[in-house]
Amino acid sequence: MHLDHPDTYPHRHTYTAATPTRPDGTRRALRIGLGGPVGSGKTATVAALCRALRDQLSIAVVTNDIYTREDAEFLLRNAVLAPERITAVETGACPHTAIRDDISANLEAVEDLEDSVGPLDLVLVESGGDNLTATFSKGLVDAQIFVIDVAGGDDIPRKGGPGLTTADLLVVNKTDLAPYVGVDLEGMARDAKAQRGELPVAFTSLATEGGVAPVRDWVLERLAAWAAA
Ligand SMILES: Nc1nc2c(ncn2[C@@H]2O[C@H](COP(=O)(O)OP(=O)(O)OP(=O)(O)O)[C@@H](O)[C@H]2O)c(=O)[nH]1
Ligand SMILES: [Mg+2]
Repeated sequence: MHLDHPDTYPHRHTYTAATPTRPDGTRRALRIGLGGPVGSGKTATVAALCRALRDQLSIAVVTNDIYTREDAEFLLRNAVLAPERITAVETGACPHTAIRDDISANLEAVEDLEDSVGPLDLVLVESGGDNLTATFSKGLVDAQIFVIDVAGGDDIPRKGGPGLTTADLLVVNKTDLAPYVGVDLEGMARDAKAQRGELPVAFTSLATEGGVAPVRDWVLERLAAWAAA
């Protein structure tokens, strides 16, 4: 929690939900955060979403890594967007700190992107890989996707944790690997439903052409609701 101490600590702020409009009154970009364990497929999901949506939407991406710019460099190498639309934040600490506790570096990155390449429709913020507890501050993103993968084990949905239970969309990725790691996808779906109730779950294989379609469709629905609000 951050407390305001304007006299003693003028650099400290209390962040509240970012205002949904720009100074000129138009609706700002929808901001979606992607979190989840290391290697589950967050960057692969971001890349696939950019490819699927870049012709119809103005998109930018912020990546978070602890010590490197690895994820941003992957996205740049694969040319999923023009380079000026991709920014890396080096968190230097536990990745959840930069998306939940002190979100200033991420907010600044999003605002700089809007200033330099905006107006944007959609900003994707990828968290550094973490455990099952990582969630984004509502001051940074409007909705969050939590990405797990079948190779992490079919008991992951049962283990819960705030990312998995409360994210606006749970993605269970790498379904192509299920036969090789002995994972029962229907059991995972049941466990996820038990943890999440009516909140949606998408099963994806990004190794398959068009595999990101369920996530793309969910993003488009959120965007339509955002624009209509
Ligand atoms: N077989 C298979 N491999 C995948 C799939 N999605 C991603 N991968 C691979 O899994 C590895 C990790 O994917 P990333 O997208 O880098 O994972 P990440 O969650 O961004 O990882 P960190 O940012 O390091 O936490 C890469 O080698 C991807 O090519 C999938 O659906 N199926
Ligand atoms: Mg990544």
